[in-house]
Amino acid sequence: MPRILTVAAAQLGPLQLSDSREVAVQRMLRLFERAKQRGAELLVFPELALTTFFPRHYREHLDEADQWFETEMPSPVTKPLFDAAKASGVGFTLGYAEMALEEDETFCLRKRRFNTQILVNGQGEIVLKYRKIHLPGHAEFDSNRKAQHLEKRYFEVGNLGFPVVRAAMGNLSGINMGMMICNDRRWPEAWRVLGLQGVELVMLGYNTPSANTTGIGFEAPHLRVQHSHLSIQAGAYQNATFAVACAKAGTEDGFEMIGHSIIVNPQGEILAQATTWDDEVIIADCNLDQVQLGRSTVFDFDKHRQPWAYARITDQVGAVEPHVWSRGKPYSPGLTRDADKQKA
Ligand code: CDV
Repeated sequence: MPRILTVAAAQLGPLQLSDSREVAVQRMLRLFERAKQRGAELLVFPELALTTFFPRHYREHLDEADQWFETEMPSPVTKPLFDAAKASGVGFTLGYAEMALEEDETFCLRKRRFNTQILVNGQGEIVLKYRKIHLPGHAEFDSNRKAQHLEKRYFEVGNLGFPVVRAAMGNLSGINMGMMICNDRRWPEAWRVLGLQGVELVMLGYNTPSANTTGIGFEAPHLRVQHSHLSIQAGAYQNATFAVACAKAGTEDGFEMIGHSIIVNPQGEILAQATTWDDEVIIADCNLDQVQLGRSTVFDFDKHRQPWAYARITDQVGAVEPHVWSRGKPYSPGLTRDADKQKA
């Protein structure tokens, strides 16, 4: 029997600043019902799905942003989503702003804020939590920008790594599932860390503006979609995994977002794509056996990976200047691999 899971991306159209969480949850429940009727067993919602993408709004004091954060999950407002999962047996992921009373690295117990996504199973239980690691944007108001992107102000860097969990979903007794959030999809390191845990299905929500509003250089709007798809398709292919990427789309608080949610197979092919900027369900049957081809051939990690040659990836953060070649002096960095072996 092939291992087939029917997955859906439940793209949300815009949520305005004035929209309440109740409105967001009602819309999500309608998408839930539509996806269920079409046979979905697992539904992926966007990043920060309960509110507008509030990092575009500056607040001088962090506490003024508390209104956008969840202090419990489920809460009375979000419980209907968990109830819907329990009643239907359909799982879901949910992106939201999390406020946790938690010790930091100095053992100081304090209010901590994260950009979070959870995976809930068909019994309404939280199976996995992920906190966004690659936070784009800036921490202070930037008068050069056409739109603020204050993720670095409102969130701490996620402290849970990139975990993968094996759990039952739909009719399958075990699927290796992992998550990332929005900007993470542009970082091959994130995909590889999931790949190294045998991930079979990566789920991610995103809020990507159609315009590059940094005020630095020019990025054509159509390339914003291309770069998003390119990253997801490459990540799925290079790690032989399925991926579901779900957007919040359309014009939110006057700023347009790209939408174009997709479901991708381990060959990097797009199986389904959203075509509106509205609430929209896209769906695909994912035959998880298809992950085997990549991982037993070109991406057989055991056979082909050479971690000694990738040391810079974890030893270094920014790029360093390369060696400058001078005529008559061919450049060779030395026998890095052999030196490494001697140390071992
Ligand atoms: N929410 C995001 O992480 N958005 C970024 C934007 C700022 C480029 C993204 O990578 O889509």
